[in-house]
Amino acid sequence: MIWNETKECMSRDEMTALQTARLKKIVDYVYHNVEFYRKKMQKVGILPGDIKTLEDIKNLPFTTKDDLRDNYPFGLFAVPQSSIVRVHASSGTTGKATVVGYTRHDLDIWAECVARCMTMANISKNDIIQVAYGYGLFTGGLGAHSGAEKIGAMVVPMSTGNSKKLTTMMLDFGVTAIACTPSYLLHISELLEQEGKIGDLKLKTAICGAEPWTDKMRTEIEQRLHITAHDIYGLSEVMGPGVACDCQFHNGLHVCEDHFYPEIIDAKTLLPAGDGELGELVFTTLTKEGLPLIRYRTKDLTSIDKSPCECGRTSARISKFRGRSDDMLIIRGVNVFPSQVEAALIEVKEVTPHYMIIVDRVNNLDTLEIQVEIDEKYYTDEIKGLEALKNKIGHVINQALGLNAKIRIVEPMTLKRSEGKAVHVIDNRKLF
Ligand code: DLL
Repeated sequence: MIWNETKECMSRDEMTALQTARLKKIVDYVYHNVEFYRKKMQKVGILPGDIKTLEDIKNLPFTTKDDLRDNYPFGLFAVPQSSIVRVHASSGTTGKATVVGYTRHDLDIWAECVARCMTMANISKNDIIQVAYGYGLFTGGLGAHSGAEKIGAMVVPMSTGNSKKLTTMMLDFGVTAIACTPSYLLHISELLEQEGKIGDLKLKTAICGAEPWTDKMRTEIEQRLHITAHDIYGLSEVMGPGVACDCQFHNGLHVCEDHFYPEIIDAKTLLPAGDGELGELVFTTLTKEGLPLIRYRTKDLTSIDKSPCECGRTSARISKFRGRSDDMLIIRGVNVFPSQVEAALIEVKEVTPHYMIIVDRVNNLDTLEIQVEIDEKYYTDEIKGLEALKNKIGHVINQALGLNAKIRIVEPMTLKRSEGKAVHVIDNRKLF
């Protein structure tokens, strides 16, 4: 079984040697197969042969979400379309999504990484696992699914959107593991508590991610459901879930370092941060064929620890995430940029550029309200509170974000004007 020959159990020196060899190979690969990288490297005067050690990586240019968007949809792919067997997509900073293509080999590596994470979370072929991340363009559902199949667990591909069915099947099938966002699992635990069914559960493990959560929230989930909960991290551009996961000691998330080389940089100076220092996480994919990425800026803030873990794994660990260096929000597991809301509102002629996004958490589910100011000339008696206009705005927002929002139309000149950088978001969620 591939995932048991864990490269994560190599010594640090062996890992460095493997990463160095793979780094040289991937840099050569992107130089010859992706025009974007060839041009970027030529611009700074670097040739693949100049990369001799891991330290040399700092001479390579960064890649950002905007680079993916600017090359939408397939401009950064390193293989012809005929070699791509699947695409996923996630939110771009404005209207366009970032599209990720996978070769058959990429999907195999992805399944292996998720399988490793599940093994770390003590999930095995004896488990019945409900995958309650969304299936579709979002990487959560299919990503977790393939990893769970790889370890031979019995997968229930639940997806999202029907909590009643989920709890019924959880009880009827004797589900022992669940993969979903932590806030959704808390919501599920409340439903089960209300039904007085907690004692009937066979659930023992959860593997949660796709949004920030704290150790306190993990403890809350574990106590309510009498289970062990693990933190799984990933991002679609780099792969999807399975880039890193925490073991039973919950002392940081073990990175699948043989496939994704992590760096921590100072988000302002872009210079490397020291081990243990908080900074922005940057990944270079070491083995990806479809969409290889060099120094991809995740915007996620964390620190790195390369000391051995109590569990025996030697792979580098990243600490639980402390936020982001950009303004991306994660609402019900969906990535949302305020600029997407703005771009969508521009389509509605009655609306001014003044808006406010209000995010909250009610019964452990995220709520989204968008307050929009109407142009004075449209704010006539007929328009006040007009349902049709609200529906129109709700529709464009849903099309842009893939989320339903409560729309509140406010009178002209009501939303606070800012003298400096406009504030468009009030996030009332408290991650306890
Ligand atoms: O959220 C992939 C995923 C699916 C991960 C299921 C884990 C489980 P994206 O939609 O591209 O991909 O969003 C990636 O979500 O940059 C982080 O900001 C955030 N994120 C993902 N996992 C965690 C986590 C998926 N465990 C963005 N803790 C990332 C905190 C997380 N934030």
